[in-house]
Amino acid sequence: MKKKIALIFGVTGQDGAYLSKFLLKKNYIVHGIKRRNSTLNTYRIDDIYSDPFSKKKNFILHYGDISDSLSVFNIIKKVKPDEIYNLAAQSHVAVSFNLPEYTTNVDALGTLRILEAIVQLNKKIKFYQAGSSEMFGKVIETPQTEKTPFYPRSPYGVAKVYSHWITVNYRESHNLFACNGILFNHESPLRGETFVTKKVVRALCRIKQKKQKKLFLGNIYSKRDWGHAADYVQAMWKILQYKKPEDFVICTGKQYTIKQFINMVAKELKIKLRWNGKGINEKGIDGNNNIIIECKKKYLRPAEVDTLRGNYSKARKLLNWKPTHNIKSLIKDMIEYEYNSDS
Ligand code: NAP
Ligand code: G4F
Repeated sequence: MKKKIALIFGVTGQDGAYLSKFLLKKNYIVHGIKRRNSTLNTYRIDDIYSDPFSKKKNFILHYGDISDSLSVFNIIKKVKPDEIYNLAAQSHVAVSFNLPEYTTNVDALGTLRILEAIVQLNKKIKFYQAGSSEMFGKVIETPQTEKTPFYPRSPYGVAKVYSHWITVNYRESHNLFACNGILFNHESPLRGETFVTKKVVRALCRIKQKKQKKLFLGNIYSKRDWGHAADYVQAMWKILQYKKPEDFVICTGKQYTIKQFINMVAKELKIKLRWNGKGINEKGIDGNNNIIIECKKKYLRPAEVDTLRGNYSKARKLLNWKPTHNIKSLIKDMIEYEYNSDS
């Protein structure tokens, strides 16, 4: 049987790496788009990118950028994929307040560029759009489902809402197999260092190892529904294998505050942690009376998403998907990786 071909925009990111490995195990040929960078940024996929000259390559990288229509069009034309996963984004919510125009170009128009290329080249290509729980923003109801109205709170969230609706629109107007995954926060050892879970795990491990003295954070009272990226990339694939194109919420249904997350990491690392003070003056203090955590205004956002908790009933029923990780196994996985890395 002919091997299926997948094309991943955002292959060098956390999800791109997990999805590539998952699809290779499913016997796909995987093509990925990589941006030109002044340094190597392929550390997450180095283990699957081996010999660039081998004739039997099943993992192939191309230079491209979703802010550039021509590169998007030419790569899709050349690769002839069966499935496209659009994971490419300026994915940091706080950064989107500083770079709203750039974020909109990549996170909103980037999706349009891919959809339009599919319409021009081959309407049979299946398309997955990486939607986000950030679209629910100032939530209208809890838990959030596929039917919950959006109320985005950041330029990132607004751009993702555009991508959600343009995907629905191309599905309905051009009869594309185009789907939105509405994914809640998902983390892993490969999470970017500036997202809160990785920042906390990395810093507390380094503090435990006496490589660092303090961790600076922003709002530690927002609540998130955190899952493991390894579970969530399976959902992406299942969404494209379903008999018809639909949109799905992917989450765990459980939520914790950032402070609870910190306490769980500290406990796992056997760091005695107590809290003192209120609001921006709240501090985390260790067993030797050292202040190891401080909150700083710099990390507060102009508008915050206070609470997110999803309901994955539709995915469980139609895709037979459920998370295999819980918050404890996620934290253990992240700590183990951090301890074994030499940074
Ligand atoms: P990530 O680690 O930040 O990866 C983003 C990827 O997009 C990277 O490969 C990045 O390349 C690439 N990229 C950025 N701008 C690009 C451009 N102009 N052209 C081509 N590629 C570009 O994000 P992630 O956590 O894997 O998330 C994957 C997707 O899911 C994103 O769209 C994100 O918004 C969305 N999402 C994530 C979560 C989550 O909790 N992780 C939840 C919901 C939705 P470089 O390596 O060169 O920077
Ligand atoms: O880890 P975060 O930056 O994730 P956020 O903003 O929820 O966005 C992530 O999840 C979305 C899905 O809902 C994705 F679409 C998006 O691409 C990204 O992957 O922040 C989580 C919470 C926020 O409330 C933030 O204010 O943690 C709070 N926080 C407190 N101190 C901090 C910090 N966040 C970061 N990044 N850094 C801090 O020092």
